[in-house]
Amino acid sequence: MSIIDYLDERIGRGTVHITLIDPMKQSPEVAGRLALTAQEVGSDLILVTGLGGLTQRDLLDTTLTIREKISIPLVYSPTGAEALSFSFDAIFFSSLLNSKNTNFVCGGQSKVAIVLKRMEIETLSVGYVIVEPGMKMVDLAKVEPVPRDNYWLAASYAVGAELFGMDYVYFEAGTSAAQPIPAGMIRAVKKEISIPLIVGGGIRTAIDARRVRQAGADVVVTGTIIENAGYRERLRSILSALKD
Ligand code: 1GP
Repeated sequence: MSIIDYLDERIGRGTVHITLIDPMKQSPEVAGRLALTAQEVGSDLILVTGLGGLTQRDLLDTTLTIREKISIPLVYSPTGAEALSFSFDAIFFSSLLNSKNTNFVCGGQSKVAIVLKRMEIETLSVGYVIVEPGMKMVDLAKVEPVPRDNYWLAASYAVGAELFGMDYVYFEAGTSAAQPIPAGMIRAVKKEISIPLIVGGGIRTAIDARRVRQAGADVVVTGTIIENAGYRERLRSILSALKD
């Protein structure tokens, strides 16, 4: 089954959970353990991405270690051409819609497009939108983050992604953001689009997860939660808020 069909099928049953792993944040062995825990508590997919400085070696080692441990899909979201691996089930081919740096909008992606196509790896096109605070991404990718109270702008980007023919739109508050995307913004965006809505950044508790789910997120992404002690239980409670 393709990953897009897998996600569609899971979205049809409830809210999907994605665990994000940055290879630069831990050793490959630890990454493998975290991915396995995520699978055990019910996460639907592991997404690998690096926030700058990702090396080819780190990507390869982490990917291979995770691959050996899990059976749920493993997807990579490259931020450019700096590191590439084909040990994935699919690639999030994303465009950072509110970046002022064209490398993040389409330049970096174009550098790897022909290779991805020739390798016949499945690509899922994702319109990526950063909302305040946006954290590291704001400087790193020269982003003009969507203000937290500007629901119109948020919905405009989302509809833009849909009209461009993208498979998903992904709203990101930034890794380790103090709060997730506002529920009102998620509702406003969801009302306007018919493609699935992915939401991530700052989701740490079951309450956060339930709020984001009830506002209309089809897919919820968490990262930081697995970097701290007691992550298994915290992840489990997030999963139960998404899947109950
Ligand atoms: C996924 O970048 C996020 O969209 C991860 O955010 O680390 O805050 O969970 P957290």
